[in-house]
Amino acid sequence: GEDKDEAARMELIHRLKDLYLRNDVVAVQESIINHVEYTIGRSRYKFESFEAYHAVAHSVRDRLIESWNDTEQHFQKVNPKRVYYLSMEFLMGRSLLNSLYNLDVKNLYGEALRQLGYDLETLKEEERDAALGNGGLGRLAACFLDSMATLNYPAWGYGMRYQYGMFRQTLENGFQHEQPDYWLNFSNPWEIERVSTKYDIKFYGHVEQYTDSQGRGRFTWVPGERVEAVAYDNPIPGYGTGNTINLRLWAGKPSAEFDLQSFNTGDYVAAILAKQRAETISSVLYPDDRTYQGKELRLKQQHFMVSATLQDIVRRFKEHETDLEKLPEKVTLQLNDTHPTIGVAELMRILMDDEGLGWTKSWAIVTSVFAFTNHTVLPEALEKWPVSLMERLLPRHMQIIYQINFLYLEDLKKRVGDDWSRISRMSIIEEGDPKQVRMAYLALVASHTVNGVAAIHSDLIKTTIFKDFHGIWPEKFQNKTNGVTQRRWLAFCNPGLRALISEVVGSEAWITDLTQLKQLEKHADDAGLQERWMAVKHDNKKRLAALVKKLTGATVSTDALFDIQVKRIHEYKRQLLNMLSVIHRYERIKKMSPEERQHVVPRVVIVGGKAAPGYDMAKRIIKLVSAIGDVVNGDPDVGDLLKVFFLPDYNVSLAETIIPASDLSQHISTAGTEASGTSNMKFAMNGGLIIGTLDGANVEIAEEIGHDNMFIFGVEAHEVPHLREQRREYRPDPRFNKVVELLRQGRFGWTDIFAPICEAIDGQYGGDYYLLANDFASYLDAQDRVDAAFKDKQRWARMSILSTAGSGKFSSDRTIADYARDIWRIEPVKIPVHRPGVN
Ligand code: T68
Repeated sequence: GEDKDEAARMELIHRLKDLYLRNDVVAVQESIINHVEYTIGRSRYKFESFEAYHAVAHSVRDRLIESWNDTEQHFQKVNPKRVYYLSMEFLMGRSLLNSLYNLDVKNLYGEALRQLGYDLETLKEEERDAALGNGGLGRLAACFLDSMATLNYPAWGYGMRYQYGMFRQTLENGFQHEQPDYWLNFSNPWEIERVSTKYDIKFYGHVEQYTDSQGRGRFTWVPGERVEAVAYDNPIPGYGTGNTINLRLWAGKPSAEFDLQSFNTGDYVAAILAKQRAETISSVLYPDDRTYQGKELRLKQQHFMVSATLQDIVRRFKEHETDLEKLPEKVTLQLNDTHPTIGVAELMRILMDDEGLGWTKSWAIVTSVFAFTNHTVLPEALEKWPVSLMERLLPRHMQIIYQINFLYLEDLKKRVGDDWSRISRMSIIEEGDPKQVRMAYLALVASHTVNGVAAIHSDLIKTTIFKDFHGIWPEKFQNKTNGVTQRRWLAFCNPGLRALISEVVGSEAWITDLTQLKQLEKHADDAGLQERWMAVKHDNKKRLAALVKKLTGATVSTDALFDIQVKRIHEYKRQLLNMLSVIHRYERIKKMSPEERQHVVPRVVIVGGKAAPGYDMAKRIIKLVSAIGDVVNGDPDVGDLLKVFFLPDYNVSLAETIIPASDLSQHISTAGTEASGTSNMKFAMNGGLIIGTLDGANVEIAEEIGHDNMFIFGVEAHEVPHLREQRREYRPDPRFNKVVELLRQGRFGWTDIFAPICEAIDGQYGGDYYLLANDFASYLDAQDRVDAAFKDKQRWARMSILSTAGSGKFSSDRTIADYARDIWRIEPVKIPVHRPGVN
């Protein structure tokens, strides 16, 4: 009787759900209208774009939740080995269009809205970017989630729910100003708060020793501060599958356990205010990339994220198993850079202090679950935390790290004997003033694998920052060349090219198998295709021109070559090299006769990107771009032949308009400094040509699309150390000296602002660490080749088609499949088809 009742009840609920989530226009309209009235609280007869967006988002969210629940239930049933991607940053951007496409209901919603009198293309602009990351590292994490969902891997992301994401950049008089990004204003429909999924996170205090019931010596940490971590789940739908995985982000809340002491002293208000401090832990994303600041709150954030995550993972594991030694059979953890590395000590603490395992067993577990990805060889980016800070904030973790280091150095001595200088070089603790914990070494010692993010970078870490480690554990080192999701970065952001590609290759299979793009190769010489291909590009350029107009007020010619450099502003990325060549181009045009000017290829140079708020030189470089623009753009001698713009507030959504519209993009870091780069892949995929050095993933892109189809210049990585030593003796090309001199003498005004820039690239006085002088002539030469190629429309179109055709390797689907096979050792778990018509 009871079983039958239960079956009938299930059947009823199932029917109700299918009734609600019907794939017909009326059902979608009903859902939207109901959300307008019952979720947003507006009249169903009158609502603005903003309300319409929120109602649509809630309607889509309903579908996401359903798919999320089905996926998680299935994962629970199968109980496979799972991967957890631990990252302090997930740079997600907008969700509406991505969800509609991945759930395969884009046209349905578009039509439903059209009939209601709304335009999806307009509504989507109402969404704020989820900018919970700085740049490449955070966006890579977001692309990985998309690929893990699409490939049906049992995967979750774990990170921080910052209240303030990456700052909004404004330009005032050409200078960068930072505005807070309070992105959660007016609720976030893409998250689900899990009020009952919360963990106690401890800080400060001291460690006590005791003997347990079995007579073993144990440690317990008595904290001085407790904060609660509350889970917010963000559904990540796969494309062409019913799977929807989870990105779980943690927010700080006052601990539920009331601090009775302060409440009983009578200062009730002060006690409440003290509680509020808990929320500050997850309040703001640190906007410094590639430089490490050593701020206490940052270490607090790292421990907070990792402690909540590991407690959550252990709890989930224990729903199926009691024996923690089996953890590595069910769990693999990827550390996105060293930022979550305190998790090594935290997992040791959980296993020993909370679960009662001994050191040896705990260490065996820890060293089989962690894997570590390095994203930079720049020494200033390597995280080191003062021992004094760690002892105060995380006393138990500091003890554990000392013990890890002791045992590791014992083992090391057996391998290297009394090579004390090597042992001290390799120690996790850097002796010095102050004494510091080297997080990358802790990650290396505790991880079974370390990987770089492009072939050249993975080779470089073996001979530079991790040389000593490679000598001893070569088998730990792997390469996993980055990739990007072709869904967001081609199919969705460039619908014109999507349609054309699909027509030419005869299917949309490339959306889940990017290697199919290779088929375009044989059509590269087809004049008809070339024309249509460039027409799509031209359309995209019109859209970007409209954006330039909106953001800067300027009108640009869409027949000009759109030359784009968008990425974080950093000396190693050499936006300055770009600007020096622009100055040179400007001077050249100025000296030309009207006759000669007829032969100049018109260019629109666009630079965008944020400077870390404390990075003085980067901020000067932004001002330089604007100052050059001010002179060049207003010069009647130049007209349309050269325009220079700094586009403010470069972010994921802007990138979705910029990337499809580029003719040429610049990836010109000093060889050996850019670990990979990922926008290079996006530009190439969208048929943009690349001017670049043999650095990061450029090397592999050149291999794939052919060196002849890229504008490669500059010295190679192996030459850099020697050239750096020789920079005082180097005699730069006269054209280099000339443009620096112009800048110094105030050709673009602001001599006081630009003087430090000129100094920094003056090799005579030990400057020019990034070798701009060495590469200048070769760069100008490459720029001349660009102009020549652009004049030959057919040749350019051919190169553009071949760029797309050769970018099949750079899908994050390939990257994720490689991680799954070589590092994580996990298999896909696809949920069964649950509704005909979907999946
Ligand atoms: C980037 N790193 C690499 N770091 O520079 C880039 N750092 O070459 C690579 O393609 C990309 O990672 C993905 O692998 C970063 O973006 C940061 O953003 C960062 C943030 C905080 C602290 C240090």
